[in-house]
Amino acid sequence: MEKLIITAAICGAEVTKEHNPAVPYTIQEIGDESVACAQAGASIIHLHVRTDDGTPTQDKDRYAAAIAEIKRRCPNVIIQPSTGGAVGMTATERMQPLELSPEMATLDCGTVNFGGDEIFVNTENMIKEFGTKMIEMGVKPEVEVFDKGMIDTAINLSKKGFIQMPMHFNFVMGVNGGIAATARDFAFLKDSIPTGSTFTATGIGRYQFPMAVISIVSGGHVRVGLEDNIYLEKGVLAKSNADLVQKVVRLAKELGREIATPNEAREILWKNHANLAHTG
Ligand code: KMH
Ligand code: ZN
Repeated sequence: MEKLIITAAICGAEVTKEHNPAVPYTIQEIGDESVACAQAGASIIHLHVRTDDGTPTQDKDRYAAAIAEIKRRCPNVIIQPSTGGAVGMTATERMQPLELSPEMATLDCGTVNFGGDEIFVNTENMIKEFGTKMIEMGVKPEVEVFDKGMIDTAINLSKKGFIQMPMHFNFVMGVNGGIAATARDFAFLKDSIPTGSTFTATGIGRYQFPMAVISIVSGGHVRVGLEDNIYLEKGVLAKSNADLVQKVVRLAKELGREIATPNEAREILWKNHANLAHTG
């Protein structure tokens, strides 16, 4: 099996210091958490940014400052800004980090209920616009899927030239309103992506480590972090994102899967890119 790519989703937009004091807001805190995760074995930092008081923002300058801080202290790690931002943000607001030409960014491929009246809106036109911008800026999308139909959407839009092949998917499982975090549904998603794709799995809340294990043994990759889960184990808050990364590293070791360095992650994610580029 390929080495395991671990993504650390260090802060997100919804989780706060009230949920877990280790959630980073400031540039310094984002730098600290990123370094700790990279040292623990993460090769990708999935990045949201906040103002110092914790308010989510997609401000380009704030992303530039966070990315500069991570690169200064951790030059090799892959930085993957979010274009999802927070519920209620406009498309224009959300797309700002793409102007910085990051190596990767998320591309959310469908609308999903987040519970109550909250709707995370990703219309087809938004996905086309984000995908087109990513191609223009040379950004590799991580295709975020909260349900199986989002894989089909990504495949359709890829055939129309809005997303380049081979695609890298993130199965986000266990969101209230999205696909459940079960082994059956994981197999359904895994079997639905095109040959030559890569994928990572994100289990929300208590499903973080069960989904990590399923993905580790299935040849997929793993995302963990406070964005998705604040507990190291039942009733025990993670003291840092690095606690969560270290736990995945321990699980992978037990299960015989080696951990990818950032450069090895680049080889895995960008392999076949030129010769499999979509022809229209
Ligand atoms: N915060 C959610 C509304 C992404 O990063 O692309 C969207 C999200 C997905 O976290
Ligand atoms: Zn995110």
